[in-house]
Amino acid sequence: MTLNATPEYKKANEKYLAAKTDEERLVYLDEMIRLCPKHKSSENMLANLKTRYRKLQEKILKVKKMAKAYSKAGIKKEEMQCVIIGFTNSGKSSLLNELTNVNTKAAESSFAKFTTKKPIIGMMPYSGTQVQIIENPAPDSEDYDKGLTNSADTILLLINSLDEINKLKSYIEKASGKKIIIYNKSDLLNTNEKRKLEATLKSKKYNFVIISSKTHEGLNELKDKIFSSFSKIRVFTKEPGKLRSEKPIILQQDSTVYNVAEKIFHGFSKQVKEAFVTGPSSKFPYQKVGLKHNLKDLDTIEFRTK
Ligand SMILES: Nc1nc2c(ncn2[C@@H]2O[C@H](COP(=O)(O)OP(=O)(O)OP(=O)(O)O)[C@@H](O)[C@H]2O)c(=O)[nH]1
Ligand SMILES: [Mg+2]
Repeated sequence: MTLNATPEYKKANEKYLAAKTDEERLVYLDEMIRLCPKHKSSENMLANLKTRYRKLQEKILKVKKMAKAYSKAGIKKEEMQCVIIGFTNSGKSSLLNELTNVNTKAAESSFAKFTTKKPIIGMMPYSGTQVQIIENPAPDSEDYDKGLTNSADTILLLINSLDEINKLKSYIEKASGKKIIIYNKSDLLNTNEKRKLEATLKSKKYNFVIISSKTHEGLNELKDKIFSSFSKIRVFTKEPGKLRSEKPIILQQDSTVYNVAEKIFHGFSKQVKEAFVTGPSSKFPYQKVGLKHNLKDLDTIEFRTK
């Protein structure tokens, strides 16, 4: 160190040496560069500091990128996946905590910003099935994961005011999934405001729900909307003389008896001799149907094999 370095510089240097993270080191390096005497004899030192700064900055960026790639790679897409997108403080983490098995950190105050810094995955149980729900960090932050939104089956647009719908649109241009608009924090509205809000959303023909993660208003309606957005049906199977299966099979909406048979007999559907359906698609309980019979959500099907 040059002899004529100022006490401020020396202090910054001490802090730099004592720093525990690269981010802190970068801050103090920046201070050192600013405080470094700017004359001929310290030219080398300044150049040195600047190189060190640049290298450290590159290292930090690299680590960040790797973390991002890793978090992306770590997300296994489930059969039914939706992503919550919304600006900071809109209540994404609070909603995720209400709907799923996770307990992630929500902001402690309504003034906090960008609390969630990486995608958080939760599983929502829905009558015997599991729906994957992911909180994407705020879209106007560098932690936002575009790919995640673009590949999701359903996008949950979480808003606190109507103008946020248009603002969010630019982030979901390439997203092909179904969209549900969720107006959160309804507990902060009075009856009149709520009525007006509902009328506006209806007039725009949006698929929407008004909710409050705080009072739980609208959460059941939201769960139903999420499930129906996947255009899937739940079909229970039943062995002769036994109770129906606890967990349903998830199928595309226009599935037939044949599709269920293929799924449970793994390509041996020819073994099926007879099939009986009870539920929304049957005219009466235990109706005998053919392989081409179209199933509906919550049907129960019983097979007789040869
Ligand atoms: N009154 C009210 N406050 C809510 C509701 N949902 C969330 N909040 C509050 O809003 C603030 C932000 O909630 P978060 O869930 O952390 O929001 P976020 O969208 O995850 O925020 P970031 O992770 O920063 O993008 C917190 O103070 C919550 O307590 C609600 O339904 N009603
Ligand atoms: Mg959050």
